[in-house]
Amino acid sequence: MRFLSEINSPADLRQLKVEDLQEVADEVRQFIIDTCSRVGGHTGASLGAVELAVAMHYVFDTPNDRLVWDVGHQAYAHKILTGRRDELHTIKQYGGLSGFLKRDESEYDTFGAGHASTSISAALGMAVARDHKNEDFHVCALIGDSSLAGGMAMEAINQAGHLKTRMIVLLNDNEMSIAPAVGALSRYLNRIKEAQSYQHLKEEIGDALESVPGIGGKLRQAAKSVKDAIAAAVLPGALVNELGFKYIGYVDGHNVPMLVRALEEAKKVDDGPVIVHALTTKGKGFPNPEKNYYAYHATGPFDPKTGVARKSGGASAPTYTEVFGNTMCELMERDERIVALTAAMPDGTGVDKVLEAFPDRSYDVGIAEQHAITFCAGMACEGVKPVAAIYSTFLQRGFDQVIHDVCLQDLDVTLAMDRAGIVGADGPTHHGLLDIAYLRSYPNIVLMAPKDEAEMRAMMLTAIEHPGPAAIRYPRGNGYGVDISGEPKQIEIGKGEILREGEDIAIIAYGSMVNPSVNAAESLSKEGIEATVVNARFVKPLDEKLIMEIAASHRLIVTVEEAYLAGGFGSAVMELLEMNGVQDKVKVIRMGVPDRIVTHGDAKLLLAKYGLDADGIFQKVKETAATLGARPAGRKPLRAVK
Ligand SMILES: Cc1ncc(C[n+]2csc(CCOP(=O)(O)OP(=O)(O)O)c2C)c(N)n1
Repeated sequence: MRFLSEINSPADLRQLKVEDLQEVADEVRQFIIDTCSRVGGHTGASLGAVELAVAMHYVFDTPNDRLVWDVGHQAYAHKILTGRRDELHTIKQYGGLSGFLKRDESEYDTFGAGHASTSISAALGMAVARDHKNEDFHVCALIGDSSLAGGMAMEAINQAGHLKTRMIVLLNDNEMSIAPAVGALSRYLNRIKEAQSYQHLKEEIGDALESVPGIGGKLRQAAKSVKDAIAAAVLPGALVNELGFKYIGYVDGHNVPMLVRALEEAKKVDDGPVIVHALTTKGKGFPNPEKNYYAYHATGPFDPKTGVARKSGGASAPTYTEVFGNTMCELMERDERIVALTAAMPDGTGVDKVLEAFPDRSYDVGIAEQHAITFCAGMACEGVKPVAAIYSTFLQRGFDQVIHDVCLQDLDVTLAMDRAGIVGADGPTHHGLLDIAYLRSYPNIVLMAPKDEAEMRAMMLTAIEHPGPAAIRYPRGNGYGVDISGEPKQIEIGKGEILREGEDIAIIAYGSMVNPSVNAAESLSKEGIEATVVNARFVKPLDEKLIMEIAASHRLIVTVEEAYLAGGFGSAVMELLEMNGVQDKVKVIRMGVPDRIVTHGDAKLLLAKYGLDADGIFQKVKETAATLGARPAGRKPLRAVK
């Protein structure tokens, strides 16, 4: 590494000559490939943005000038250039670098990110604050073409054009989201590119004609008016003229000197916002990208020469995501009212399978979770049965739409919340720990969580058949390998199940915590403590009859959930006891995630940290059981609830 080993901050980069920057980019790219081949990461996304990072840190006086990255998954080059090169190998691991942007990780991370479409809003906020304070620095937001289509980005553009605030938006246009980009905006960007290619062509033809003696000038004139007409029709028109943005581009996003020139030009625009449109290739430089679809976005470890993924021992049980995709195909085959929907995560949610099998009844709406929900509500008004598969964390974006458009109108929409719980390496922006709390507080919706993949299938059918709003939460990763070959059968709504009967102590678990609770109960049994274990299945409506019986026949109830305790499943149980005036009759301990930000790292490790595994539950119950003392005389043991 001729340059990179000497670059410990962007100030070092800025000492170099422009002619050297392409080589710096090559070294950064190789460094990303070497590191990600060992530890995995958002390899393809970051490889596509190497030159953008080099050019931005060269042109802007960072951190005084503010760079705002969208999502942050593509910012590995930015991390390398801002003093984190030697830590890159720790990315996404417990105690290591975040996979996204984090203000307390570096002063160069001006704004935390992880969810899409935030950068223009945040950058506009910084630029407006700068102007209020009469300060003088540049603000540049980097955003991908798919994130640009997110509602927030559009809202920010709307305001920026109106305010005429001085700021730069660098558009990283690779025509990809995680899957290929979708939507009319993506088509619009393509038309800009086509029009400009045509314009370049016209210019070349014009120059050639100019040189023809006698007639060249007239023909050149004619060519110019065609060019103007095309430009007026499709060029950045809407963005530049109507929305108040200037436009520079497009530029080759892998040519550092060209990017430097474009950004220098953008810096000179002092009367409003400007977009620099850079064309990039996702996975640029990845070995054999066409052999590895994920090269385009994220990878696990791979062979740095061939790009072939290194096999990880791999569990044999299907993932919940796979079970969702397969079951959707089965159910859609039987009922043609069902439609499937994803918001830019077809492979992440299993909807890719459905899109393939039922292309006319499934939709990828792009990074547009809010729209997705109301779009479903509209379909439900017409008797269609939409199933929206959205990660728990991204559904936060559609909260008001779930309340105002779906639940308030009691519409038949099913929400399949994948990645509910602790997701692991992606960390705080991606953990799905809030859905119970944010959905439980409003009437009409049915909320459930399966204990395994067979129950997942049953719950999918139950939710879809239920004529109102229903949501299922299920975790990232594999099921338990239970038999899922039979037809799914509906479950009675609001009915839990007793898995094990004990005395005095009951563990009431929700979703992913049911199996660890059963295992904990078996360990407790070896210590002479017989605990009842209940699979709650529903947090709304709660199985009130069952829980009240448990409360009447046990002295300790331990609730367990993979979610924030505040407003969660345990809270629902406590509210029930309080509403029935028995809160003093039974001791309740709630296990779940406390009021802390959960960092990134291995999911198992993080779950263990909060006691949310068999051992943690065992320890907590054993410890608490020891404080109970002898059972009072006349106290009845649990009756089996039929
Ligand atoms: C609100 C939200 N929805 C979905 C995602 C998942 N996600 C992460 S990156 C990405 C694709 C972004 O595409 P683009 O903006 O074009 O950037 P690129 O990855 O192509 O560089 C998606 C859908 C997210 N981070 N945030």
